[in-house]
Amino acid sequence: MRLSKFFLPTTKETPADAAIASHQLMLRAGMIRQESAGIYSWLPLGFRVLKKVEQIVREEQDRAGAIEMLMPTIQPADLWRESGRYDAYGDEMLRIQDRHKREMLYGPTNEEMITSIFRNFCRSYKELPKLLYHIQWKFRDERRPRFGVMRGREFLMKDAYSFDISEAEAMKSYNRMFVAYLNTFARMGLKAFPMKAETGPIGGDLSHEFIILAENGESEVFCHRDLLDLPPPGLDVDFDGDLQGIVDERTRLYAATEDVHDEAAFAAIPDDKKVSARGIEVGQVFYFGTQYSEPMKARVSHPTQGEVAVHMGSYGIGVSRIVGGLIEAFNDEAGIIWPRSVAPFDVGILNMRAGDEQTDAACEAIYNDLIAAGLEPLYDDTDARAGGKFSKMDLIGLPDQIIVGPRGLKDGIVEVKDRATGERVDLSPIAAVAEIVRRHGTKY
Ligand code: P5A
Repeated sequence: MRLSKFFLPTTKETPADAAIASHQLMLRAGMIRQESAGIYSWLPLGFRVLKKVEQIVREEQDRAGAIEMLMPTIQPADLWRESGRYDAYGDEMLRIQDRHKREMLYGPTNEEMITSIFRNFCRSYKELPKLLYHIQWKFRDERRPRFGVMRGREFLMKDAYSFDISEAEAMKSYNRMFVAYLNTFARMGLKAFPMKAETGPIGGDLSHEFIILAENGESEVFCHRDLLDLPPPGLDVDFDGDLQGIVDERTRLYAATEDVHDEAAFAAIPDDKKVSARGIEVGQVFYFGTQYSEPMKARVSHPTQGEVAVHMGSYGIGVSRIVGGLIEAFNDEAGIIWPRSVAPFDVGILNMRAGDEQTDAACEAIYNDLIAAGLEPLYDDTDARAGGKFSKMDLIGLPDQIIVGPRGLKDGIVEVKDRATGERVDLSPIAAVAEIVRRHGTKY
């Protein structure tokens, strides 16, 4: 992409109404625009990151054996009357009437709808287990939308739903998602750890939140340091094998939030292993048995017990929240520092003298070679001043930069800068492309 053709409305000023780094940087880098409290347009740069995050989430859901589909954002109220949640959900639910005065709502989650789909088509234990998911916008009329996309009213969620014949089988589905989550966040460069959680309006009796640490996290968390140091299970994990060991290893170590914090248990952790920090919830998984299937009559024939209600769980990831969470985790005074796996473009090319024949030609060659190598470069081909180009490229946080100027080209070199470390190396244009390709290949 050529910057002269792109749409990148960056600003120098720090927006006054943005309280935390990620919200400020998303506005400054031209990633989002607020349309109403907690409701955002995703401008091209932000949209590209959102899609990268979404794609990693999708690939890891698929790897774990979940099947993608798409349910609508608008749901009929009657569905929610069947589960008893229509009244219980309260003011967080956006209620709408259509032209026939039928009561509708903008879905805050999809347990009811997926249960009604399941009961419509599945009648036998032979259809089980099933794990279905979609990636769809949700609406929750949060009392205090804040921190930009981190606590929005409209937000993008990946929500998966599992159907099993028994609690024991449902635990296998729960573990599948649990392990998939560890890999998902690791691929984005994030250290997410699971923490036993309250079930809130989703219900049930088993739940874990997945938390990443960040200075401006919404809740205070306490945990055992070793939990943060455990490597992800890895992409070669056998999802049809026994995953209990991986789950046990993660849940054995202490992790709690301020609401359910156990002072005595925390005190028992050796001092050099204690972590108390702030965290961001990027995902949450639930097992709630027959809480929806019973009232909604989602039953299947059982090999020996006649008809039984299916055991269900649901598994959420805050796809749009992660974009903010990533910036909280990866930024410095100059701007954002994207991990390579989610960067909006892989590399920036800075033409330090646009209009100069030799510099233009070198930039074009690098640009074309990078594209031919399967990478996505953003080429700053504008005639802006050098300082402005440097600060814009640092602000938007592409992992690597290739700086091309007439002076270096006289000696046959361009400069390759690593945004995260600030490290610079002089290379020939061909070697620079090879170096970027090499760095790109090392992303998890
Ligand atoms: C699980 C999937 C559920 O809704 N039903 C379907 C279950 N869980 S949850 O924890 O309530 O939400 C899942 C994830 O969505 C993100 N999230 C939000 N992101 C941005 N703004 C919000 N207002 C918001 N609310 C929830 C979180 O990452 C959460 O873990």
